[in-house]
Amino acid sequence: MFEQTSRYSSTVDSAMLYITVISVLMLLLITVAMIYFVIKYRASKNPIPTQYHGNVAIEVTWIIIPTLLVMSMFYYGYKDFSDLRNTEKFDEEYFVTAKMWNWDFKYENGTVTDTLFVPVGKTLKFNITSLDVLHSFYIPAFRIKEDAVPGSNGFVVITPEKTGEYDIACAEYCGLNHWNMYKKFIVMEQDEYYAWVESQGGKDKEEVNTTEEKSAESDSNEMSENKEN
Ligand SMILES: [Cu+2]
Repeated sequence: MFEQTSRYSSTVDSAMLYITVISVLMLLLITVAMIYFVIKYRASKNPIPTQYHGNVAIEVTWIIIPTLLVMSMFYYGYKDFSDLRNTEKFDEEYFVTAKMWNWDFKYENGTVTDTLFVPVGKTLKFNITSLDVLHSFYIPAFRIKEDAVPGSNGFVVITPEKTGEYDIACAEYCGLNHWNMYKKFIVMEQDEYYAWVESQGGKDKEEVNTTEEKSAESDSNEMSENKEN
């Protein structure tokens, strides 16, 4: 239905579709029943209202069916969410630091970039934090959004299954240039990625940036100092 970039994005879409379909069916059912009863029991046909004093069978039914429906929604949602939280095994780890109004992406070898490069088909763990105010690490194509909170670490785990270039955005209003926190998330072929990361050799901020952020350079040095402390 939508472009699928990982197993996680397809399960999120199925859960979303499941909830939407149930909601639409319920809406139709309730609306039709309402209109039917409004017409059937209109005042001109029923001048004296009929009194009802409960019906156990109907009441039990309308408690049990909706309960089962919302529990199934919870089940799908929770199953997907626990995928994001499964840190038992991952191949690569990244440190994502948000700040007004930029992102720093730090790799295991110490390289820092402002475009996030990752290999396809590997399980990636992103550790997410902020240097100043609340931000939110948002990659719509992968259906992930995790708040970046100063002094605290959030994380998500995903496995990209498709190479390509995707958007990263900040999804928490964080001040004047909040709108301008767009960066690229680039999923590369594995050999290409490992050759690239090797060539970086832990140097700070190479000319790998596809964006024109030059002022970010000094900021990123600040960040690595803060990290070490
Ligand atoms: Cu932000």
